[in-house]
Amino acid sequence: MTDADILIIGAGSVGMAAGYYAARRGARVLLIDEGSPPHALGSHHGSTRLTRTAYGEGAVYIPLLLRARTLWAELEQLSGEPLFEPCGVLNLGEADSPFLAQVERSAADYKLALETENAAGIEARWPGWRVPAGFVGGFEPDAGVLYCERALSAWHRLGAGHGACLLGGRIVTGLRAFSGGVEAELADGARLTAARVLVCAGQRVAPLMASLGLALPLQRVRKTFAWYRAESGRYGPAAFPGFSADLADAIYYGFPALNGEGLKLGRHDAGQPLAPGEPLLPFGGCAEDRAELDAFVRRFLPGVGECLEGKVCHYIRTPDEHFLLDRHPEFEQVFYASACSGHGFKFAGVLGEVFAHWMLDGEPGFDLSHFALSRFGA
Ligand code: PYC
Repeated sequence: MTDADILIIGAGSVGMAAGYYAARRGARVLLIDEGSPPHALGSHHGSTRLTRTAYGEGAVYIPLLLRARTLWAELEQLSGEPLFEPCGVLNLGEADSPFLAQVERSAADYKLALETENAAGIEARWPGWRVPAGFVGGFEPDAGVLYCERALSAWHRLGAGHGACLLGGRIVTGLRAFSGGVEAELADGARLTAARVLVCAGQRVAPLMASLGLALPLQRVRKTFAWYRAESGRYGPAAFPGFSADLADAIYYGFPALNGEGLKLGRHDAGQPLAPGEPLLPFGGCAEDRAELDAFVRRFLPGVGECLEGKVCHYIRTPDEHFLLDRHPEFEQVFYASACSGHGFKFAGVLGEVFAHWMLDGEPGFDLSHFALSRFGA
């Protein structure tokens, strides 16, 4: 008899959700994490994440996003906690932005609400913005902001109610597949077995899958984000939506001033490449940390004041910045989810459900071929 039906390595966003959905189906679930989630060691901290459905990254994500919406609403209701801020999301960019064109195509193909504004229309509707002529905005009113740590705590609590067990402060150093299961070796020498494993431990996914003979083309990068002083009149959620800004030379994202925390801003592209395990320099440790965010504030957000606080996190990126969601080609009991490339949190619930079904029923319930390792010729 194995220690668990399902072992989940990495109880971050996808892992914690998968633990909940698998336990809700009656599976014996064991989750292992290096910390005590929610924590700031991976990519699920910082209070807020955008959620949007008219998706500039590609139409292939939309079926998942439609299911994600339903699951976020269900999680909010089951947890009894506010998890979603219905402030809408403004997709901003130059008129010829391919990202904006894809947002518009997505909205048209899937009949999603999307309101297009030119620069003057954006400034009139949301007075916190100053937008150069030639920019356009696609406003998605049904989009908004998710509270990330609260969501993790909700999956944890609800999963525990169905018997899911979380071992925090433990690191898995290697995996061995055997007929009918998998064995995980922990840094303290302990060994755990399960019938199926989901490896979704951020920077540890590539080394763990390498221990099973699979090379994944993943790049870890250091990213920063910061909160700025902003008055709630112009920058609160009633007057200022979440946003993404696709500029000629950079991509930014941001959030209204919520719960007295200030306006949060980050840069989505660029970042500093990191080796697995390399410690993150704190915010301010690289010259560009403040400079690139301040430059965006000065150019676009005239009423926003000084930087209050900054934080660091990491992205795990694939070469094409699309997700990597797959099953080991030789060891069918091994599943892995990684490299959401900085745009994954909104999918955490649906990916948790997808992997729970895939591991328990043998079918993910969605076409995931676009997210397979084979697209890289491996
Ligand atoms: O995908 O919405 C998004 C996002 C927010 C921050 C970085 N990416």
